[in-house]
Amino acid sequence: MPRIKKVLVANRGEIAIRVMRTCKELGLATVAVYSEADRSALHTRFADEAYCIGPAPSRESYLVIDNVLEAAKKSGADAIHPGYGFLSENAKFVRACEKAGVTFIGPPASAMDAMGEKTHARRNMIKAGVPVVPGTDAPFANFDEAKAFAAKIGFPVMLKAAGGGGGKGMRRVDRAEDLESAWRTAKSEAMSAFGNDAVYMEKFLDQPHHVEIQVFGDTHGNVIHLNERECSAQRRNQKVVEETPSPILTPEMRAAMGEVAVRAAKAVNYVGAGTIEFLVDSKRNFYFLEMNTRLQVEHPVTEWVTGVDLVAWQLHVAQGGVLPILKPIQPRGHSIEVRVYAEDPATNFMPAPGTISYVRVPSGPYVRDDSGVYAGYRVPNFYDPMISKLSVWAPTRMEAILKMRRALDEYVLTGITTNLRYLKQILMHQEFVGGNYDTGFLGREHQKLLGEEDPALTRASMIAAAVRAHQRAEKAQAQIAKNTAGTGGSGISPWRTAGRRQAAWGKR
Ligand code: MV4
Repeated sequence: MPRIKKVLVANRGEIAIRVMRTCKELGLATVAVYSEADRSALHTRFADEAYCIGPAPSRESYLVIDNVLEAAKKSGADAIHPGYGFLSENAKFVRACEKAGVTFIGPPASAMDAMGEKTHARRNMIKAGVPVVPGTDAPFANFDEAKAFAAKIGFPVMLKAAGGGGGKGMRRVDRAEDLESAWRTAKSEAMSAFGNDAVYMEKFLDQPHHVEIQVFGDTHGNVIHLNERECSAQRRNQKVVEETPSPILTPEMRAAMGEVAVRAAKAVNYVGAGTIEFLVDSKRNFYFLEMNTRLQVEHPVTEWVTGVDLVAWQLHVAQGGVLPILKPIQPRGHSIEVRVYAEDPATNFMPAPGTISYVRVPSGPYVRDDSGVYAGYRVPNFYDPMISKLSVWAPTRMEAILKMRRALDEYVLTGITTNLRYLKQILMHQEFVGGNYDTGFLGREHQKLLGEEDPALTRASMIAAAVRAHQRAEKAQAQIAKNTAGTGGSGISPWRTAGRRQAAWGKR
């Protein structure tokens, strides 16, 4: 396996910069690709060279395999890192890289095929003895099959797109009479999201936790796990806050889920960084949900507690290296990450593109900000509006919460609307601090998190504040009275003026 010398990063924003940073530390040359809308994006400036791969829309640039490979050819890049999203889980792209003689830094196309189609993934997991959410292990041929299966397992059920995960085309159905319309909606959403309208069904798990396990495999058959990430703080299937260790995992659960995750990865001969997603129900049973065959957005929290640079491992394994650590890694301390978005929580999280006039990111001990923006940068509206990921580490969870609160207070971003205040509200919320929040948390607490407490609470808190202010005033008055006894009301204690020259006073 030849040594990699030059890496083309087929992505944009913070992840492109994050990957380039490790490449530079390893002495590798870097190549950026950008759309016409990203001509002045930060990642194009970080790379040693940069190539335009098409117009602004992703489907005409970042998603065009030939354009990316054309840039690899022009630049002489011998490897491509896909980041996450875009082509990162596209088996066709992996095969095209192989055909072009360019090393794809990620799993083999076969692993993507095995995990991409969700019922195929379920069949593979059932065969490997991995617990899956009760449901079908193949898409339905027609509505009558779906109706019969729902009658068998009982409502509520979850209809899901077989063509892809992430919640697209997913529909919860509580009653038989709602099944047909949900069926139609799920199929049309699945078709537009994945070009495949196949749907399958699972028993609905009520407000589960979303816990995922980082796995890593090399080309010598070794697979290990690097513990879990708690990702239940989600809004509409979009992760907002992630942390590790999970506050709900016992050491026994961690060991069991880690073993199952390794078994799942081995079952598809996994190579590279991957994530096994689990749902954990209220009885702490865990079920395989799906496998993400890519490096995840939230990988920094794992890097904080393990001390592993996951991109460095990806590059090492892509060149045939043996996993640097083969035994279970004992995580140290606690890490939390929040996703900073150019969006307005008050208008239902509408993306808020625009030009950043000033930015000062938090820093100090154990604070990391993976950012893709700068003062003067115009956040385009063609792509996901995430502008940075802020992560912290501390010895304990409470200290990590306090550090994240301090970091969020320090974050200055003007010129656009962001979700920074919303993120701070989450870190202040007693359910988050308590650690038992589930996937329904952000939806349930939406109003409170917007800082729009309900009127009754607001009135009560205003009255309490007024009473407190009155008590403070009374206390201060009493103190002044005590201090001014014998000073004729000037308030200046005789002890402080004794000995001062009268003349100075007389000059007034
Ligand atoms: C579920 C579920 C409950 N029951 N499946 C699927 C996509 C993944 N990102 C989230 N998914 C879920 N699948 C069954 N059978 C709950 C989730 C879920 C979720 C669903 C809606 C809104 C937010 C969610 C966050 C985490 C998990």
